[in-house]
Amino acid sequence: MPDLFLGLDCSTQSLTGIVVDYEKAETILKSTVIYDEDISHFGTKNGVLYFNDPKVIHAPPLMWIEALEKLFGIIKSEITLKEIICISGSGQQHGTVYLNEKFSNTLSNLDSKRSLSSQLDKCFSRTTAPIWMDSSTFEECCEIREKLGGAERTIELTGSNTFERFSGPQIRKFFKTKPVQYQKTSIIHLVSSFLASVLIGKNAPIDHADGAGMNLMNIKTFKWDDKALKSTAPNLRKKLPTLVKSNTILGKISPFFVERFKFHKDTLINTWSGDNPNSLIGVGLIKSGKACISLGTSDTYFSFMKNLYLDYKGEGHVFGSPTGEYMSLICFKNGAITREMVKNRYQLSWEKFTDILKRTPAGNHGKIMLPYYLPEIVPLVLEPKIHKFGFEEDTMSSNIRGVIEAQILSMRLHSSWIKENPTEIYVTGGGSQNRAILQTIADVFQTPVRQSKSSDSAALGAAIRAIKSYYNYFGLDVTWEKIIQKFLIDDETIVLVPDPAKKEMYEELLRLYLKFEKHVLHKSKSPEEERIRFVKRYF
Ligand code: XUL
Repeated sequence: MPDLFLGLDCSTQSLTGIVVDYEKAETILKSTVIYDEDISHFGTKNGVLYFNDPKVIHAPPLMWIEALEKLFGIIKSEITLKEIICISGSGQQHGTVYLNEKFSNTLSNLDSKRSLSSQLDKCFSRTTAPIWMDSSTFEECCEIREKLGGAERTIELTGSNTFERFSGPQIRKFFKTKPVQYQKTSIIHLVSSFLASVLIGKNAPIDHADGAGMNLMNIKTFKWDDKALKSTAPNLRKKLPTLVKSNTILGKISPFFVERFKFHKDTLINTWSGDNPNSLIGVGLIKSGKACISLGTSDTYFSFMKNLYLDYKGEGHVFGSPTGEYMSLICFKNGAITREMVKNRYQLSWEKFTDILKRTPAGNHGKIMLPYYLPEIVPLVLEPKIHKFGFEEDTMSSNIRGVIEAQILSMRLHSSWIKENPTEIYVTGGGSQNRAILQTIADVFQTPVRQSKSSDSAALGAAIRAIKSYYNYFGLDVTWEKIIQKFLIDDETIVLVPDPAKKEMYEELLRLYLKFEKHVLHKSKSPEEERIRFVKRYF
């Protein structure tokens, strides 16, 4: 029998499963359930629910459960589920699921003749879960930060400043606005630990990597921090799962799945983790010097960190890495949506957009754009606006290069606190198919860029974690390097080399861009004269 491993990824818009054969080093199956299309009765748009207040964004946790059942049904029709020996998973980070006293008992007594969702629907003390896109907790962020002794102290303690989308502020808002429901909540899970709980039939712990996205865990000891818990909501320790290392094997799959989907009764479940820590593994970032840019709905810049470096400017985050070390992460909200806004303004195809980007000179004739089409997380921008400098001739090509260069310059500027400089950058996500964008990243960072092979890095990362945890659990010395070499062979990927001739110009442009950012956001003196000198010098 082959050794098959399943990696699941419950992301914002879909649930994906990847089955890999370890010996053959092959992905043998990939299936996805798209919430809006395949289980549309939940009424989500791009996987989320909107409310009157645009800052409030939730998702129905029962939808993830139904997606899980649907996905298992699909996979079962294609392979023998008995051959899967270990499962791990990935969940969108930060989202919180609120469960009542019935949850634990219902999980341990599931009837395999009935669907999961019909049995779990009475187990929620809050029917919807605030997710990472929710930005309605500004007040709670301020309150928690103040109780913790200010931003610096908060960062030092939890690895991040308080952020609107983080779990702690979400929990505090629930406690403040719905105190009775909060009191009736027996346990609060992350998306990752919630789904792991369903798979093992009892409350699962949260791993150190995902736990770091809550403003509740001490980033140095990897334990819940008393002061952070008390600053967030009363009796919170009792309502949270325990914290464990990401490689913990939680136990065997619940009998429900054995009877209903014919999994093997000895199938092991590995702790789930957040999507970013899983992606870190899924693109093979297990050493210092490797960073990844994910160009998706939002853009993220993340890298492996051997040592703990904190961003005292409060823009970046430190999470645990599934390897036991750390990872950095910076999240930029103005990602694909903002690129698309420019593309759509000129009714272009992506091919045409790329073509124009390629033909417009690096440095954009000194035209500088700060494209905050949406409120931005990094740098913090609450009132969205697109700022342009030197755009007297507002041409299509200058807008295209303007938006792309701005996004990349901003990534380089706001990732400079990470002291372990990248010697190689992997690029994933939808935007990674665009070579002209990849070349601009290589030139701005003056670092070789690799187009990542896998578009499902979180699900693949989960499968790789399942492999590692499983063999190590049985005492076999299977290393990260060994597994990653099998599944992520670099030789075939495309590498874009930086153009050294652009180094000096981009260094200069970075300094200028930072000054414009300060000018726009902090009302500092306009650097317009410097910009004119820059134009004269380089164009
Ligand atoms: C990271 C973040 C998002 C979510 C959803 O901090 O908010 O990347 O994890 O993907």
